[in-house]
Amino acid sequence: MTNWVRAHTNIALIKYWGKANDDLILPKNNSLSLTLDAFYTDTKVTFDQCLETDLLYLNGQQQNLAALDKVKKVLDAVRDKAGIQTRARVDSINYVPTAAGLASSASGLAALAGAASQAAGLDMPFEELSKLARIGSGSASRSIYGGFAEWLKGVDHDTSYAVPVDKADWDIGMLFIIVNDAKKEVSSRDGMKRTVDTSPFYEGWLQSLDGDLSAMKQALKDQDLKRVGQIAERNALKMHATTLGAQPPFTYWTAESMTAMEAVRSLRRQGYTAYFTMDAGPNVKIICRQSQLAELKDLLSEQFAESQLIEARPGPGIRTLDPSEALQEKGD
Ligand code: FM0
Repeated sequence: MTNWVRAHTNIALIKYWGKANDDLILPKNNSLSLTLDAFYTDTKVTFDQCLETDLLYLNGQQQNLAALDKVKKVLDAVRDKAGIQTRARVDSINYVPTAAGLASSASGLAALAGAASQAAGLDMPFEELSKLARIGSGSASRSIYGGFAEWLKGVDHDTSYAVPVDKADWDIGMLFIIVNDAKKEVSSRDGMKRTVDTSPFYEGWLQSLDGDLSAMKQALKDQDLKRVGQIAERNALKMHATTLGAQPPFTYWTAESMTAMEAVRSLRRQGYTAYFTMDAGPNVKIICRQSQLAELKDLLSEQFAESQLIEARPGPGIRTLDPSEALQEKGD
């Protein structure tokens, strides 16, 4: 019996940027994120004796071998645990607003971990699912949980996984400003490796993380949005600063990213609680009050197209879809 499994994407407030172990994907530092309702992936895995290789279909399109790389790592770990050799067909559907250009590896690999373990008949607790998702993509370890989650860096496979921190059932939201990028991008995987290997600023980044993390946890406990925003924005700026010191240097920022960051500062000058964060791409995400999402979107629509602005609220953890629910949505 195989079911569709749904996982939502997450955005880090304290970033994961650099690996201590490339193969196991053990990070250099703990990170902390908010899972969001707006973007998610549904995945179904079918182990099939007739298959000679693993197959991946993304939004109905069969993917090439390169795209299978991360997926295979998760499938192999599941086969290992279940003691099977059978190849699998993976069907995955990304629900990301059209043209958003957002990476979906966090929700994708988390949904895969859930769907693959279930299809293999393994009943894995969340902690185990988080480790499994981590092998595919580090940030996916956090998408197992709803609300705020912290990925504990650990020292080996068994000690590196995410834990829930807070349900985020208070007045916090995120507004995405989607920036279209014509430039060729550096993947987060390549970007963080180059930074760790070559940037003299990387040590400084690492040293500042414990302070940021404990301050962030206190701010979450206090439900102090202003502090959460301040710490997250500073943390993101530091992460992006490390890339400028890499060899060769690079940045994920474009002129439009800077325009968006300036727009957030302008919102602050008008009295709104609004701070930004950015990941391995040019898009800007505003941390704000959920109750002010519509108002902020309205204000920003003077400067950005409606299609560039996407509202997001705290989202739920991983879950198996009811067969009728899945049938209804997929129409098959
Ligand atoms: O999410 O090489 O998970 O903490 O998004 O697959 O382990 O794609 F801004 C960068 C995400 C990194 C920060 O890295 O890398 C964060 C980032 P992988 P991911």
